[in-house]
Amino acid sequence: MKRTWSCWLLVAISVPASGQLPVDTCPPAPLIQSFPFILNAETTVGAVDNYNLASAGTCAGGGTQVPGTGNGPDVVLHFVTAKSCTLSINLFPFAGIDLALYAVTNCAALASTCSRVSDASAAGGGEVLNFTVSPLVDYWVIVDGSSGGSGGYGFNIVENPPGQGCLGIFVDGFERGSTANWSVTVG
Ligand SMILES: [Ca+2]
Ligand SMILES: [Ca+2]
Repeated sequence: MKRTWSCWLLVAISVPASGQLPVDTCPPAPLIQSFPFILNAETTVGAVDNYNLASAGTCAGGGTQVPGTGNGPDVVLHFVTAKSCTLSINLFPFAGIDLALYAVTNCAALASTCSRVSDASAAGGGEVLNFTVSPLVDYWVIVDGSSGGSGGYGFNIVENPPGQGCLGIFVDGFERGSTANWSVTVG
């Protein structure tokens, strides 16, 4: 029995927690569970080109975009915060890779629900989104290609400033679509 337990523990530690890896399309991208959220080495190679911000229009929340912003393979990350807070979302393409970054609240209406876009840097350059999020709203962060680019990248989402408690106790672990069932009585 002792050997069996040791094997189970090893497997539990080595498998990434669900909800913390990018997926190809918005629903059903699972929720990010904690900030800071950090990916050191992912790739858009092999992903499907589902979204194209430049074709959709101009990002409502502003930022830098060009005609080629989003016309490459894309992957999606998803979070919901418990409170209004300010975030910094950072993308670090590997050398020679030209990627773009944007955040939307509705993947079927990219431009009109776009919180912020960054496609300011040339190949290999970083992109950053700094903006304030509203509580209990689905945010979809899309790592996309610029001018057809695809490749490896690092990525993080950090509270800026840190310590805001953005995700809170109400978000961790619950499934979106059930928020209408939540109620809090004080006093
Ligand atoms: Ca995709
Ligand atoms: Ca795309």
